[in-house]
Amino acid sequence: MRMLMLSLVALLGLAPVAQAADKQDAVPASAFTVPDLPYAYDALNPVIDTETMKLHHDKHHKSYVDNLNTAVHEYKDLQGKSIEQILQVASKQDATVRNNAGGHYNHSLYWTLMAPKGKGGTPSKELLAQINKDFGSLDHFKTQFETAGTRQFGSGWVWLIWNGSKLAIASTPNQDNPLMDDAKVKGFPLMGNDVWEHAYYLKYQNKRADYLHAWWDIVNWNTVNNRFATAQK
Ligand code: MN3
Repeated sequence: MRMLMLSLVALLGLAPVAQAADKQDAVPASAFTVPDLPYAYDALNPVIDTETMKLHHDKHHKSYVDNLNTAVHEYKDLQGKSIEQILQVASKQDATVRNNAGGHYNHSLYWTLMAPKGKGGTPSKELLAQINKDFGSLDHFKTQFETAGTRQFGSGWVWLIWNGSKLAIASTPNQDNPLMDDAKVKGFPLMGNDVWEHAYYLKYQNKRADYLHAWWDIVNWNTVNNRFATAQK
């Protein structure tokens, strides 16, 4: 019976039409994907627990990517654009595109900004010199970064950015970031910490400041150094 149906489909010339329809509805080739974690789920213990990493990467980040792909599929003008290009026109997008594009960029960066304790290196000579110049010392910078993260009301991110001539700390609400064309403080993000409760609540509950303070133990300075070097070019 199945063979007969297939023959009929072929005879009637339906197969190519069906294929074309499938192709149109499929996720486009340029679809965004969740990058693999560059370490195991449990690699950041005890600063970030295994369950938080699994939920955060596999569920939260995935949902930003899925929602972004659905939106891009719908909005033809966004197709073929890189995530950075979409962020550059964030002010012209609806909330779905804005939040999910920001969510995808921010999380893709966040995973690379962390490493198992003892594996993340230290600030490069160049970055440290700039931190000393703009914040007085590495300790002063860390304190100001933690304070900005603690003060961000509700969900958001805290950033270290390079604005072309100096370093600055900024915080953004929701999934906004300093690359968005309408960001209050614009610049190239060297480092960003996620202060949404989903990033820390299982272990730290309401103590966001404790999470921000503990986070330094797993910062991947090698990534930050590379981003700083790239931003200088
Ligand atoms: Mn998050």
